[in-house]
Order: sequence, then structure tokens, then C-alpha cells
Amino acid sequence: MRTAMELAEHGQFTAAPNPLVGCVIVSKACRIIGQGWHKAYGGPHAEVEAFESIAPEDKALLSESTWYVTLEPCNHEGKTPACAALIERIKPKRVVIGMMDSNPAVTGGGMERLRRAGVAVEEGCLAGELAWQNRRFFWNAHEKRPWVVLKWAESSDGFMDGRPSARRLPGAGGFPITSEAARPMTHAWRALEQGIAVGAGTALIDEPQLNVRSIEAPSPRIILLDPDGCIGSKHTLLLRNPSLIHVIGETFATTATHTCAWRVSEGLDVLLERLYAQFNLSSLLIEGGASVLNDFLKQGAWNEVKRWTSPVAIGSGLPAPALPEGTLPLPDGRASAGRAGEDSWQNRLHPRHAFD
Ligand code: AOF
Ligand code: ZN
Repeated sequence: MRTAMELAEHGQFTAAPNPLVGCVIVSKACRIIGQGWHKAYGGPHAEVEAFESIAPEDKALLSESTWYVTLEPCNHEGKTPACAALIERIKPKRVVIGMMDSNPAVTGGGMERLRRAGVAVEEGCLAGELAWQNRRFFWNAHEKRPWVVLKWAESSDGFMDGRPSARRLPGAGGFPITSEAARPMTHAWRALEQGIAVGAGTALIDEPQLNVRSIEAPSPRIILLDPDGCIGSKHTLLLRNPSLIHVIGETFATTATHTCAWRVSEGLDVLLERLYAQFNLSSLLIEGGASVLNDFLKQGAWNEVKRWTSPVAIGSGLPAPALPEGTLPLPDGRASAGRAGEDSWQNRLHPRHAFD
């Protein structure tokens, strides 16, 4: 199951909003004869990939095989046929399932179908670690909203930007806090989430690109939080990103193809529910600015914080948000802090995830 979990991780930049799923098929003599993972949304599921990886001369071993799958095999026709139907047809000896699928179209049904077909089914293997691996997927199913990661970088004395407010004007550009060594990790943090959101102020002042550059991975979809309609149609984020979602109050006009109507007074819970319902966004990285980050913190509308701290003091400027009280380290001994060059990072969880 651990091998299956490691395989599943290969889908980390491409599977969303689907879960990460891995599958290992083992012969009666305990030899791995097939393995696969769910590579991309809309593509073949892990079980199909594993089945198709089996060498022709090993096909005869299938009837006595054991399948290790990190998630309950699906029992529904989605974008691909039901994996439980494939396994039912093959009728292996045993299927070991990491966790039940929380998708209402599946939950328990896949397991039930296999049992009815005479396959021995065991469920609940490495469940704690798999719950973390698929935290976005399970959170989406239960809460009907994206998993939210707040990200910022601050100086050693707690500022996000050293300039006085009079110099933080449209087009002024970003104010780098971290050094070059932090870049690959910063970009991996972007690639891990399906959407990346910034407020109108950051879009206007920093003119960020918000894409993934220093690692090989697709860029997340941009969400521009502009409830007061401050961003004109000529802004480069709008011009360069046809998939951008412009979150804007109903009374304002936009040239964006994808829009989400929202007013600040409705609160962030409503925004998150709307983004999930309209765009099936499984996760969001909130990149700033400070007031947007503070709003998410104040309203408790977040799951993880990822924060860089540089060793350099800048004396004054825009205060960074405070890390809330009671945040938790990541579960199962995963690193919740580390360094890249001179900069250090922290990754903390919302106190509500204590069960993890
Ligand atoms: C599996 N194995 O590898 C994955 C599963 O639209 P579809 O057909 O791709 O179905 C997506 C749903 O299937 C997803 O919401 C989840 O319930 C399940 N994912 N199931 O047996 C896999 N990725
Ligand atoms: Zn499936």
C-alpha cells in the first residue's frame, strides 16, 4: 500500500480535482506484476493503468492476484468506465483498499460490488496517511469548497513590503523578500494547488505573473479577487490568461470569459462555496496581498499556511499577517519547517485539523 501511495503522488500536479490514486497488483508468489497511478483529470484511473502495465505472460497470474488500491475502486461511469467493473471481470483473490471513496456516486458501492463478485475485500490500510495525501479531495466532498492555502513571505522583523504606502502604487512591481534559492519551492507550492488567487491591489501594484516557472509543472488557474471592479480590461493578467476567473461584484463590467459574482459583504465562505460549485476548484493558494490574507485568517477560511521568513530586517513597511494561535504541525512527522538557502519556511495547519 505504501508503494501504491508513492505512485499516487506522481499525480500531484495533474490529477486535481480528482483524488491521487495509486494501484499495485501482486501475484500469489508476492511479485509485483502491475502498477499505475491516476495521471490526469479525465484520464484512466489507477487500476486501469496498473492492469494495462501487466506483461502478457503475467496475465495468467491475475486470478490469484491481490490488488492494493489507495482509494476504493469507483463504481460509476464518470469520464472513464467503472474500475469495480474491470476488477469484477478479472475476479482477483483479494483487493486491499486504503480508504473508502467519499464521492457520493461511489462511497461503499465499489467495495460492495467486489464482495458480491466473490472477491475478498479489506478496507482501511494506511488510512491516516492517505487521508492527508487526499486532504483536498476529502475536504471538497465534505465541505463543498476548495482547500485553502495561505502563502506569504516576510522579513525577519515581520514586513511583507519595505516601501512606504505612498510608493506602493499601480505598476510599482513586486518587493522580493526571499532569495533565489526559495524559488523552486515557491513555484512547487503554486503547482500543488489548482487555483491561485490574488486581490486587486496586488494585481495592480505587483503585476505578478502567478505562473509556475522554475519547476516542470502546469500553472494553476488564476482567480482575481476584484469585488469592487478596480481592474481594467487591459490588465496583463486578464489579457494573458483566458482561463482566469474574475471575481467581481454584479454591478461591474469585465471582459473575462469566466466570472464569479461576489460582494465582500457576503463573506469568504460564500465565495469559496461559489468557486467550488461553479468551477470545481479543489484547492486555492492565496498569494496576497496582506489585506486579503488577513481577511481569510479573520474569517477562518483557510486550511494551511505556508510562510517564508527571510533573515533580513527591513525596518518598516507593510506588516505581514500574524500566524494565528494554535496552528498545528503537519501530521505523521512530515516536515513543517525547513530552509532554502538563507530563507526559512513554515507549513502549519488550521487547528480544526487536529484529528489528522
Ligand atoms: C478510482 N481510481 O484512479 C480514481 C478514482 O470522472 P472519472 O471517471 O475520472 O471519475 C472521477 C471519480 O472517480 C472521482 O471523483 C473519484 O470518486 C473516483 N476516482 N477512482 O477507482 C482512480 N482517480
Ligand atoms: Zn475508477
